[in-house]
Amino acid sequence: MKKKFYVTTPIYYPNDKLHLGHVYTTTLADYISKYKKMQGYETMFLTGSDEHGQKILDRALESSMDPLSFVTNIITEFKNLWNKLDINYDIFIRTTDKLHKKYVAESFTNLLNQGFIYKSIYTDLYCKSDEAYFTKTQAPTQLCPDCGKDLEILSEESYFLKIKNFKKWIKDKLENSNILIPKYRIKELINNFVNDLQDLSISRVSFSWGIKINENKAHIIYVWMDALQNYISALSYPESKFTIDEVWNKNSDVELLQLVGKEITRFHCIYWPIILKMKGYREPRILAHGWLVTDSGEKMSKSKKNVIDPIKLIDIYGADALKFYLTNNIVTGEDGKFSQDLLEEMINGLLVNKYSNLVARTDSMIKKSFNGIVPENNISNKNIIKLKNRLDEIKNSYFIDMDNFNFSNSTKKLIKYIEEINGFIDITEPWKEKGDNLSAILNTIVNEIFNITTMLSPLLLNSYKKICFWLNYDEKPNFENLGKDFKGVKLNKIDYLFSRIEKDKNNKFN
Ligand code: ME8
Repeated sequence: MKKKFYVTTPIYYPNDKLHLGHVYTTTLADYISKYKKMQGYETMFLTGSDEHGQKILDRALESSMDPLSFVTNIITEFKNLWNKLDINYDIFIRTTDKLHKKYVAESFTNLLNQGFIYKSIYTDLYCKSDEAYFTKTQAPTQLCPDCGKDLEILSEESYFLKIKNFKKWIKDKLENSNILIPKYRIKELINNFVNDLQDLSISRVSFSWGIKINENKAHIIYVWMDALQNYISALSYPESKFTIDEVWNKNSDVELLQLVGKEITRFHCIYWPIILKMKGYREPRILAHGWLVTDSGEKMSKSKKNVIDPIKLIDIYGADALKFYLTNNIVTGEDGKFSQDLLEEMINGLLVNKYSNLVARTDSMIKKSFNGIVPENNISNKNIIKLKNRLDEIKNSYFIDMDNFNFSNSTKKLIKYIEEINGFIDITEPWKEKGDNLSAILNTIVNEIFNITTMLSPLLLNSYKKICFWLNYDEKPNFENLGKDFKGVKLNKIDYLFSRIEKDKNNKFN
């Protein structure tokens, strides 16, 4: 039976268009999903939109639209963006979907019947912009610790989830299990949120744009209790490849990865595991990545009005280069800079000089010396053996990085792989060779170009397609195909993989 892998992104707020920060998370999810697929896993990749709440309602009213039509327009743009980036999610969940609403309402009833929910009065500090609540200890200045905006004081009837009872349990889980990657964030999470853990307010009466509680129609379910459960409810959709029980039961062998930005770690690593525990389910596995920051180190965010429109970047540089930059240049787990200059530097220095040129050089050597037919390798050459050993080592360490979700390290291995092939050309100087030696060298290079292109394909899908056309090859990327010998294949015309970006002020928009 095939091994199974379930990967999720946060469901994004459709109060505006998505920006590069959202692209970052989704790119990582798509990268690991494609990688697992190439390893032969059955994969399920979930993304979507978090459509309820006061913030969305306000935005819809500002545009004189009903909230559902407002978000539906924006969702079309989300999907268009994922399409332009070759992001292959399996389900796009909307929290306004009938099946999600049904799941969340029924889940409320079950938790209520089991005694995990009670009704009381809620008074707290609330950040409208982040849809987040803070106690007075967490926000002593009455300013949002996340975004710095003024907090509102709220007091209303609300249902509460008995989170406090799980304080010892969650502390122990965080300290002794693998809920959170990277581990160094656990201490700060415990100090800031677990030590002062309060029951979670999970309903509102002050507005109605949300999922109604069956037991009390005056209440709607508060956004995080609604949103977090998308990771379960999506599995009740007819198009889901996995069932709820298959993924979430305690003995499940479905591998799991839930990607989030570090600012929502507390929801995913405290409330979310507790909700799962109440339901008798397994723990999640969360990877909290850092933020994309501007050149001056400021978090890219809609509220700071410093966001970059990914569509413009894709139009100028292409989806593949952008995805490669985000994965490679932002150290997974840490904050990382994005600027057009840095992206252009990476494209010219790596994708053009090292990768694209390697292919172009090889193409012209084979067309010149072998009429465009890939020669064979039937000798034993010590440089080739040495190269293959080095590449095997690099490949193995790339697999280890990927299996540990060390994405930015994994691309460093792929770059090293390309550099080794270039180094091999410099050492063997094929332009000075002929006969069997030349055949063996060029055969090796072509086969290794295919190998590295296959390994790059989860990020550089268009390059994979171009190389497959060049090699007259028509199969989906799969690690089982590594090591294929293309001897005797008549090469087609090569389409340049990447072109040099010339300094052009007109391209600049940030
Ligand atoms: O928080 N750098 O939605 P959201 C990196 N609906 N990633 C960034 C980023 C940046 N500068 N800015 C945003 C929500 N992100 C909730 C989630 S899940 C049950 C509910 C990414 O639209 C990152 O993944 O505010 C972050 O966690 C997410 O977008 C926030 O998206």
